[in-house]
Amino acid sequence: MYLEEMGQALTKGQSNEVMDYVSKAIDAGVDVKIILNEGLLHAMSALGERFKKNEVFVPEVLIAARAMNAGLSVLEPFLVGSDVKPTGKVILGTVKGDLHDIGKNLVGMMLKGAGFEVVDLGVNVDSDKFISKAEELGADIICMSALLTTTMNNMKTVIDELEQKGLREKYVVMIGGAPVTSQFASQIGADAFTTDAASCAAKAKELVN
Ligand code: B1M
Repeated sequence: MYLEEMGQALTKGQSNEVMDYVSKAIDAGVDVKIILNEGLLHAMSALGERFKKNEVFVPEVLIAARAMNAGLSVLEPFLVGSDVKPTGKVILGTVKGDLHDIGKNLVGMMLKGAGFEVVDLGVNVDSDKFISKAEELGADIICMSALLTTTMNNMKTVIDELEQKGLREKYVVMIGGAPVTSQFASQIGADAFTTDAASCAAKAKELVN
């Protein structure tokens, strides 16, 4: 119910309509995970395929991404439990050179839902910022997202800098994003890689416990 309309509005970058359809679907009792996966993510991934084939271009994808984030903002309170004590503190960001934030935002929501306090540094975050914020705020986990093969190596820069500063053992480092693999995670010395936001939250809980 409303999922198809939601997907069409997302594809056209109509943020208000997407928010409206998300609210209507919630009111109609559609499961929030179905709204997320079958309404929002499905449309975004179909657009991604067209982007790959050069059938749509950056501006269309950008406004669709804005509409996706608008839809996520309506879903967030339903994805995030409100009565949980902080499980730990997470520093989250998309690495330097990378502006993709939808997956990172989902990771933040799922972590909050799992009871973590999440400090989201945004996109294009350099290694100094990841490390200085983790130190300043006494974080337990550093979570990094990358969507580009050209930026995923910046995750290694953060881990190398943690090592150089003698801080590596202080933090659990988790990574993810479409081009990232578990093999890459072990190559660069990350503590964990997960394929999606929900597994990231579950793994984070396991690692801090
Ligand atoms: Co970009 N883009 N993009 N883009 N874009 C991709 C990633 C691409 C695969 C498209 C393609 O060619 N098929 C391609 C990358 C190719 C590569 O490197 N192999 C690409 C490219 C090339 C580019 C530009 C270079 C295009 C250009 O300018 N010529 C440019 C780069 C800009 C930059 O970052 N410097 C660019 C720009 C953009 C937009 C700005 C237009 C827009 C981003 C807007 C925004 O995010 N606010 C955009 C988008 C939207 C995409 C696609 C279409 C969708 C990405 C997305 O949000 N997916 C994407 C194609 C695709 O992926 N199919 C594409 C939905 C999101 C929920 O998935 O982020 O993977 P994802 O998150 C997943 C998991 O990966 C995981 O959890 C989520 C699911 O639960 N996850 C983690 C993510 N982070 C995690 C961290 C964890 C654990 C799990 O632990 C910490």
